[in-house]
Amino acid sequence: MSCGRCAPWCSPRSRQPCGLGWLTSPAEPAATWPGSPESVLWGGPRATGLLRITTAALSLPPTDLRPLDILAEVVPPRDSSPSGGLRMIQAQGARGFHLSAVDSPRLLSFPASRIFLHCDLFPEEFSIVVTLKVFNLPPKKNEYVFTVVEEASDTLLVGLRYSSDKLHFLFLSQELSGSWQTRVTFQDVPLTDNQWHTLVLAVSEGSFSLTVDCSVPTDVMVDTPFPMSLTMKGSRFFIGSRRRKKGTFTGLLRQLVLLPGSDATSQMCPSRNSRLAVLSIPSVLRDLTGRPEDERPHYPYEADMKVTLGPRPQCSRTEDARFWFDVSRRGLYLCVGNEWISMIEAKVKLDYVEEYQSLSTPSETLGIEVFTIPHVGLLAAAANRQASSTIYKWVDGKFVSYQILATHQAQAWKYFTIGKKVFLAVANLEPKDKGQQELSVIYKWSPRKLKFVTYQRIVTHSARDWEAFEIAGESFLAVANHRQGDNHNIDSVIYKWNPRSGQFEANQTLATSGAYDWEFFTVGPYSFLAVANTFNGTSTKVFSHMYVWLLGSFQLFQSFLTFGAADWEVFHIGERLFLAVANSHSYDSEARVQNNSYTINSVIYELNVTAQMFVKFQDIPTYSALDWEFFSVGEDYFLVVANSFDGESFSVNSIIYRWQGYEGFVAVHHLPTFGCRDWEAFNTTTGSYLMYSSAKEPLSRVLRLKMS
Ligand SMILES: [Ca+2]
Ligand SMILES: [Ca+2]
Ligand SMILES: [Ca+2]
Repeated sequence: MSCGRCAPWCSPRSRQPCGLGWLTSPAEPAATWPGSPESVLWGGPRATGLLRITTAALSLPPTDLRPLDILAEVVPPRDSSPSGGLRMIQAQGARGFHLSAVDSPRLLSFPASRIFLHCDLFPEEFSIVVTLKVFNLPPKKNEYVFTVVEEASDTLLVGLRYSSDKLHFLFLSQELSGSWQTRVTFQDVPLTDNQWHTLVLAVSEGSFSLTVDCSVPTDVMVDTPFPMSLTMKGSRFFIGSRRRKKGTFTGLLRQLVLLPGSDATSQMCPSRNSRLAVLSIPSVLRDLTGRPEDERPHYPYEADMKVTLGPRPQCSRTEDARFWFDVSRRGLYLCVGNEWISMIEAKVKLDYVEEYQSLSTPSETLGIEVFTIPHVGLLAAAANRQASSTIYKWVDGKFVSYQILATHQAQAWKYFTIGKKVFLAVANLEPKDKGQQELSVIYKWSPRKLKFVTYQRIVTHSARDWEAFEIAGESFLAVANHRQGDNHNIDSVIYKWNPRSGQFEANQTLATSGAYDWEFFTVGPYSFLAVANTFNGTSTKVFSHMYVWLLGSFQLFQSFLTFGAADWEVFHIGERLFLAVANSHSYDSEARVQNNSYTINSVIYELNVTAQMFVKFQDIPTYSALDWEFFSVGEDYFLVVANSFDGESFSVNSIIYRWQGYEGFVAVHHLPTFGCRDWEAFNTTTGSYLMYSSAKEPLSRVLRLKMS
């Protein structure tokens, strides 16, 4: 084979033997490639075994295995007049194309020779990368993302199409006995949820691997391998169709790339925004919103949008690709086929926060717990510093005192249920009388008395927090024991519900150092429990640990260096899982004390599924942070931090951060607070609220989120 037949990524410029990469027979590459000959194990925790790919492809110079942006081939240059075939649409913060040329598929096609410049063979190993947003499809309907069609015979050479929950990759296999179409099907691909998704299909011989949103790949092995020499002579690429009107693509397409020679996931994943992970997208789609230069419609497609206002207009062939903006529901709809398809759901946005209720409490309040008892209503339990704590009930849009319970320097409340039973546990800091045992109390809701009644007392040691959780149908309670006398290095205890005795019984102890908070969460089938450790007797710079439930007990999973950690908050954004720690104090009795030791970073970690560990995502400067609370409004996600002390004053702003994708969390609202201890977010039928407690004054406040 002469280099005259080679593709540009296999040009004479590179020193590699012509034809290496996808043109070499699969048995040879490791032997003929002068670089590292070993295979690499790629992919980390694959569900179905590890996929082996040769380093030959991976170690090629990037200029030789350039991604071929197929979508960009049908996008006219920026300055040209609007094309009838594409409309640019922004949805959920990202731009994509709606392919409106349903009547003339040829508008969105180009000859294969345009990208296979010097070589008319389709790569033998490759990845196809697609970012798309598809709408609900009727069960049996199929839509094509792209095809390569041999024009003279109308034979489909390569194609990708999907139905409501399946993705099909099609290719022509030619053997001596003739040619036939092979279909590789991936089941249960959740594409039609009106979200953006990024798919990477990696093909190598008979192995077909699909990665959705940088998650764990699904591998399908097929007897018929992808052909080594699939000729592209006389063929055309069709975007969003199979050269016919039937099965045309009705969703939005943002990325369509062919990467010869390797699995593109290694270049794209992990990604900060896995649904929109990028290998290559047309430049016009790349602009991020929010910058002033983006305000004007500088691209002809945007100016070409036809939006109808007023009552629901007709949607038929003639209105196809028209928009209708429904003012009353604040929804934007696109006419596709004969149907109006919602483009942007009516979004609510957090505009500002206003004070709604100031709640005088008998004494300062530490933790607050807001919860709903079915058929009773919304309640808030305040852990009050002195001899009693108050349960409030939401009546006519305000919290009013409902029940008072005797507590002792209560630190936190935890609401939980076991079957139909409703419980509330309090963490008491001190014994009732000097010399007595320290007891924390579990109360049970009496449906007859409509009150909480004492249910079980448990010996605790300066208890700071209770966490309740369920694993495989069994109920657990974990207490954070802070210290015993002056000793902070003591055991915290996990109790298990015994359904026969109806009591919680000690099940496991875990060594903790000034434990302050437990946080439970699950990832797939795994259960995790993280402890916030504050102090080991000399320093607040201590490890806080995360445990995983394996074979009937919690075992150490990962440790995080923290500074007086007071709270862990776990939250999801889409498929991503985050864990925020509130660092309250940097102090070391053996080092020289710094005077700004309350002004320190708190950290947000993100679970890296491939590495199976949490990695730092963002540092946020905080002022003796004691709590993080995650909440969402419409499609926006927020974190609010309880800043309690800046080293001089308890009068410090607590801050609401908004999730801004690539930028992470960005401060959007500063809320003046005094000794802020705990935040709770809750919704009622009338609105969304935040509530915070003060550990320094007998006043808690309810804030209302004003939205538009
Ligand atoms: Ca907790
Ligand atoms: Ca929290
Ligand atoms: Ca909280």
